[in-house]
Amino acid sequence: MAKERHNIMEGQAEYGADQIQILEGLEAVRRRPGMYIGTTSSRGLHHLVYEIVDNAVDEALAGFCDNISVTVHPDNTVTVRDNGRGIPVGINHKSGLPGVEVVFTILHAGGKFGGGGYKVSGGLHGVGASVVNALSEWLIVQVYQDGKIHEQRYERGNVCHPLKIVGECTAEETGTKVTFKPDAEIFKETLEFEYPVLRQRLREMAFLTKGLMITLRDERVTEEHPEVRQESFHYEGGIREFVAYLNKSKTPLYEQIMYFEGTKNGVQVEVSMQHNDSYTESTYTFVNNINTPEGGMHLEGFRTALTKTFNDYARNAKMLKDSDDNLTGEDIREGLTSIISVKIEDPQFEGQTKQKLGNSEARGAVSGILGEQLTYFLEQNPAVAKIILEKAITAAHAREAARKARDLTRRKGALDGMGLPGKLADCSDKDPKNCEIFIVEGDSAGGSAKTARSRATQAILPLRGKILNVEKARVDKIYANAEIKAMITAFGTGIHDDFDLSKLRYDKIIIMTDADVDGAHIATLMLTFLYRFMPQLIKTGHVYLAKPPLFKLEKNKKVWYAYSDEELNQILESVGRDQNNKIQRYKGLGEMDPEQLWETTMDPEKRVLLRVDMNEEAESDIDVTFTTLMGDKVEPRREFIEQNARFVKNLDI
Ligand code: 1YM
Repeated sequence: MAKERHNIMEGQAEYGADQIQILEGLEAVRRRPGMYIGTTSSRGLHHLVYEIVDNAVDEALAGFCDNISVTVHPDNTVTVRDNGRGIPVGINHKSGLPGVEVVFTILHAGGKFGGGGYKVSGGLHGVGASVVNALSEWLIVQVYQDGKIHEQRYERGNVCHPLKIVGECTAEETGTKVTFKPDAEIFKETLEFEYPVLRQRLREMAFLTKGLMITLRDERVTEEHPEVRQESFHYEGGIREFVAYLNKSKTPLYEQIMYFEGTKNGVQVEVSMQHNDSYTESTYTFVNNINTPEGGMHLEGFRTALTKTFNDYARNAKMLKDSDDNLTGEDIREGLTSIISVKIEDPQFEGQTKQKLGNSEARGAVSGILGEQLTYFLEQNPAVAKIILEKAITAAHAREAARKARDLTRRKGALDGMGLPGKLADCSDKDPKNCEIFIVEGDSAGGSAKTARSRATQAILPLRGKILNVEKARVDKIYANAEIKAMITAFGTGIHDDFDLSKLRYDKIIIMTDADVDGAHIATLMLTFLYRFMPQLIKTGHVYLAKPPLFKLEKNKKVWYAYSDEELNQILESVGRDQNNKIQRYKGLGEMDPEQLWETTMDPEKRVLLRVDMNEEAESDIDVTFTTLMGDKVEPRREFIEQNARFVKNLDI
């Protein structure tokens, strides 16, 4: 019987009705992979690894495994190994097949077999091992159990041979090892795993599962990485250490990292938090180890309990007088870094991108556990409570000042008619789809850009000098800043909770700065502002960096522009390195006349734009990136710049 089962994809008559359904199952995955892993791009490719790792993490959550390793081999195949119990090899009665075969060949076979346990982790689509199997050119699973190594191989989801014993191990040596090769027929864009992408997700998994050791090993050696890379992530403190990591390049306001945990309404809750001296909030929420960027019920419960508990405490401690208004949640969360992690049996994901937790029992569970334990913590740590409340009260004053400043700008806007900033040279086309705005550093470059532009569709907003570093300023100062006010009014979308993408006045927001260190710094300040105030603009791909040329080469009345040293060399190779070559190095945009600026940097037909992209990175890591780049501490910044700088993805248009 088992021998006959080989060709899953073809489906054979002997199987009977039940199994034909199974056969169609995996075929469906290959026919419409996007339905199961979201996309067959690089992101989908990495998703395969997470699906297998998730099963191992579940085994860790069940208390049977404390070590997981992920290895990328030189041929871009991947091995995931754990030291859990091993997937059951005994015959599953319903199907008459070994448990492991069921797990890899039947769609939606979760952890419901072995008994009792339920699948709590699970990637975005939580569809598991069989999907990875269906989308792999081949996959080999080995189960170490009872002193024996069991093995089965599959090709594109088809069973190659019945589960067989291929060797022996010690009785203590138990676990599961899966090696697979993603199918080139499916992943047409790329088959290449990216170390930093895997690293971030695996580190996040380790933070969220205290005590678990996850090792990532990359055996591919290249010119860029001449040695095998290997890192282990292991956090006994779990999300407490996650908060410490996020606050690494900030200055905490007190030593303690708060940590609360408990189970209520069948929801397992963990919360960890600490304030720092910045003015931004960094809260990350997870459900079954999956990030929920849109929040949901667990976030609501967190906010409610936090606001109520601090206000109650402040009134009792007479830090708020009877005549004072309550502090708002925003005041209390100023400078707060926190992680909220819940585990729930049947998570319901809602919202446009299915990244928002809908289970209302999670709200009560988080607010109940946090309310009770935070009250106790504040009573035990009055000095910490005082520091937090003093910051919140100052934040409340700043918020009041900011409101006045905003009202003033609104009123002024109404008097100006359109309310657009005076320095803006707007375009005449009123359909945002056709329009773009250049944010230009310096008045002189701004002047050239105004002359050079295509008036119908290109608007220019010149900014004077360096814009305010929003990482280091409180809301009232930010709202009072002329450059920032100008950008907010020009874009039209509003900010923070008032943000409305449909009001965006330009399809492309193009940051145009000099191609030197200062220019890069200014661009980073602007990106920081955009990321903190209107992250949706970046997420939806509306933000670009212009790329002005570095060199102009003239020969025999012909002109070439080069955007890098290599490109200059290439051009010189092809035209010949003669005496009469005239090479000009541009030090800034201001050195270009309007015609040159148009031709090299603004003309949609010829220019190079870089789109700022943050889709493939863990949100919490981008936060760390910006704080590291823009915060006060020098050492982490140097470390970071030495290691990487890659929130900008290259895109030639
Ligand atoms: C490298 C990937 O899949 N580990 C793994 C998976 C399972 C178990 C242990 C396991 C679970 C249970 C009982 C249970 C799975 N088993 C199943 C099923 N690592 C990896 N380690 N015994 C072992 O859930 O009760 C699905 S996943 F369904 F067969 F039990």
